Amino acid sequence: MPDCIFCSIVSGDIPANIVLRTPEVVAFTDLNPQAPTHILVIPTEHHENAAALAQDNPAQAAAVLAATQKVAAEAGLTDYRTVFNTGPEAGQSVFHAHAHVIGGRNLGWPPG
Ligand code: DGP
Repeated sequence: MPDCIFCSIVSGDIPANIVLRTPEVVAFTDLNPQAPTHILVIPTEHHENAAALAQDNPAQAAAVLAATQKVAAEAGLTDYRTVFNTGPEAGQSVFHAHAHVIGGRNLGWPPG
């Protein structure tokens, strides 16, 4: 998708600290980390948000979820939070589906 930052990370046109790459997903550290570990897991296909991904390509949605577990384990996390911000009012700012994997500190609830 032209002008999509995360598509550009998938293609390699924008650099990122990539921690996992498969045909289905790419995972990389967040530019603006909210915790000692903050990794983004994205599908290689462009979908606007997690809801669209789940509807249009459930297999790739499952791959994203499986990858969150993998990157969390590789980061040494047993307790962590997986977040899919869906829509601007929920805090989504990049409109390519992504999971945040956040951990390494105590996480409050409810989230803001
Ligand atoms: P969200 O607000 O849920 O759409 O999260 C988008 C996240 O993407 C936000 O935490 C910052 C991160 N981000 C935005 N642009 C870049 C980038 O170019 N590189 C990396 N590594 N992260 C980015």
